[in-house]
Amino acid sequence: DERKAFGAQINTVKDEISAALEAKKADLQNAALDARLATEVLDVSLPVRPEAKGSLHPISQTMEELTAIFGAMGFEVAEGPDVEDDFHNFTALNFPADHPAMELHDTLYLEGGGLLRTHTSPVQVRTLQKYAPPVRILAPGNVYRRDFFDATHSPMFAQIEGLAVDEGINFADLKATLTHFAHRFYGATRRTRFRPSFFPFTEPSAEMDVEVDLGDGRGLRWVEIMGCGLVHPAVLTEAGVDSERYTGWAVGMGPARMAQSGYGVRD
Ligand code: 2U9
Repeated sequence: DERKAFGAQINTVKDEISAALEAKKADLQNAALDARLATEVLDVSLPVRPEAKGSLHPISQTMEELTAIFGAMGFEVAEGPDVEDDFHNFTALNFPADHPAMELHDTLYLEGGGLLRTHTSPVQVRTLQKYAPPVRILAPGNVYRRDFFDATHSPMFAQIEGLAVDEGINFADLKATLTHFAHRFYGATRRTRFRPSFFPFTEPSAEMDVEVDLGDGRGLRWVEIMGCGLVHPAVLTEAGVDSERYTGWAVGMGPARMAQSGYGVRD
């Protein structure tokens, strides 16, 4: 009987010790957790590491911006072949047969009679041959000249030309459209000016300058941005357009130069 009573007592003590051990264990675990929480700070609001992504070439960006600005004014993009013929690249554009641009040392001729277009103007000739006015197009693309690569020359470079042909188009349309374009591309407060020039395919012809800051610390100065003019009647006639009824203006731009002046790329 004594032994039975003693056993029950032992069990009570055993339970008390187990409970005390559990309580102590929980206390130690909580203390350890508190200590970890106090030292291990995880800030989930930190920004992620920047990923190195690619971006468009400045010339492609310029081309996209140009087509967007002219596109908003109703100009559509037109394309044509890089390999051209004499007629579309020179003859239709009023180049006299002995023009220096046609010399072997200026133009890349292919075996079999073709040549690499020296400007995107043949695209406009092809468009005028195919569609009746009103025509408002933008012709972006690569052009080729027999030049060696140096700081200011390249055998292949991008060009973008614009053309508007309709009844009653005059020099005021050209000035207004190109000035609006310059204000969109360079800034609404930029001054523009037109200087007389010469191209076989336009008459009268002009160069447009824009007062821009090239980011070289010299402030605003006049930079030649594009050539332009009223389409020569002989060019309209050659493309099958009635030059008594229709007139037009054209513009030619070099995206490399525009990327430099527009995005502050140093020489
Ligand atoms: C047609 C009629 C007229 C396109 C034009 C220019 C003036 C011009 C240069 C600018 C920079 C070439 O890349 S560049 O060196 N171009 O100044 N281009 S008017 O005139 C046309 C085109 C097509 C049927």
